[in-house]
Amino acid sequence: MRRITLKPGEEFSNAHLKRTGAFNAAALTAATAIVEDVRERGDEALRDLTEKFDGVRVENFRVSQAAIAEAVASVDDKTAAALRKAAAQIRDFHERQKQQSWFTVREDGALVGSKIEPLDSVGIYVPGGRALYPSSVLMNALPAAVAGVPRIVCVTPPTKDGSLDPAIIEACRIAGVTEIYAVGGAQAVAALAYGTESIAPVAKITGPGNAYVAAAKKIVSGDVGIDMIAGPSEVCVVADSTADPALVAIDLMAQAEHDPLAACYLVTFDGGYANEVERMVERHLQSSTRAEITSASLADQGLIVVCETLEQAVEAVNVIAPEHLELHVDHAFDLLGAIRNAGAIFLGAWTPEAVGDYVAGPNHTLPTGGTARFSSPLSTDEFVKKSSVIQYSSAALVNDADAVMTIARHEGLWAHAMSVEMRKNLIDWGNVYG
Ligand code: HSO
Ligand code: ZN
Repeated sequence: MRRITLKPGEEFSNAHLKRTGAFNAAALTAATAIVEDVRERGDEALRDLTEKFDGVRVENFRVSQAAIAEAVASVDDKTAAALRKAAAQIRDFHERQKQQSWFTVREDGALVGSKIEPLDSVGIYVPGGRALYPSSVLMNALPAAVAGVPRIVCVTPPTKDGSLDPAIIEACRIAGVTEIYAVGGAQAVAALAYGTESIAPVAKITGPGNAYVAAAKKIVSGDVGIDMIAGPSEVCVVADSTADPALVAIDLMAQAEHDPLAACYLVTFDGGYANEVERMVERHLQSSTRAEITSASLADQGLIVVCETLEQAVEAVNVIAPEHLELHVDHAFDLLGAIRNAGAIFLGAWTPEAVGDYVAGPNHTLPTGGTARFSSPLSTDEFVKKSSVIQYSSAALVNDADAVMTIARHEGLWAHAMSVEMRKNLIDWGNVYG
């Protein structure tokens, strides 16, 4: 791992970081052509692109009820039970996020409020390939279901024989997904956004994906809602001398094994301690089944920041604004107030990120690449929209008439002012002409 040792008083800065970003210009160009092709040729483009990128010709993208039943039956009981346990805890957490419509009535009788409605439909992108995550199905579909979205569509790339991972199908069933399509990549995002003969368009697209999927989401956003554009996963572990180096090492590796581009940060207070963590990584690597990805990620993207003080460490965390933050320090809870930028915060030695990835309940779809400075974890808020509600009484209209007319005249908007004045005259004289 790369290493920086901060001098006393020296601040960690953005210049110390090398962020990879969610996509690049080449992905954007390729995704633009794919999106255009799907808009023009619909299902036929989906078939050609799936053959080109996934190596299989799929005639019907919709996964049939029979195929769903067969896949569900093939999932072993232990996996199914674990998914159900995760789903129950994720559902419970997201139930608590649900916002209610609200209305308030002023003394003059004016009613104002905010009416909350679920979206009609959402499309959830579930990656394939290196990232085959039934947990991501739960994390995207359950908040949508809790928010009350009636149509939840899942798209995911087919394997070479045209099939899907049965555990992904089981997770779809548990989470209340209503349609599943074996199609992935930028072409699936385009299909969800604009529709094809076999896939009706959705109001919003969520879920992680590779650079082409991220680029396609960027392209279709505006025509359709999207959630955040996720880049490679990150963890930042702050460890003091009370943290077991073997646990710190395995927690860094748990993020590194996702992707060679995953970024792992160790913020600590002693170069010798950092050496010990690196030694432990070497040792764990000997048993890892994902040693190649893990060591590539740590070598290329890993960074150790050795600080003099706790204040320096906290500042480094706030600059990194990590997707996941683990505080392996004495009295971790006391640090919480000082942390401004982090997607999810894991406190103390007994809270590895993996519990949050799967079962704790909070969403594992989190802001990456420093976007935790201005955005939040995926939540039920992403699956609803609001309408403002206004109802005036005659008394309220009289009360506010002068203010409206004054501002309207200042803005040179005659009918705006008149729409209030005519009503006021009606109230005062029973006559709209005053
Ligand atoms: N750490 C990943 C989520 C995940 N981990 C899925 C395992 N499966 C990004 O937050
Ligand atoms: Zn993970």
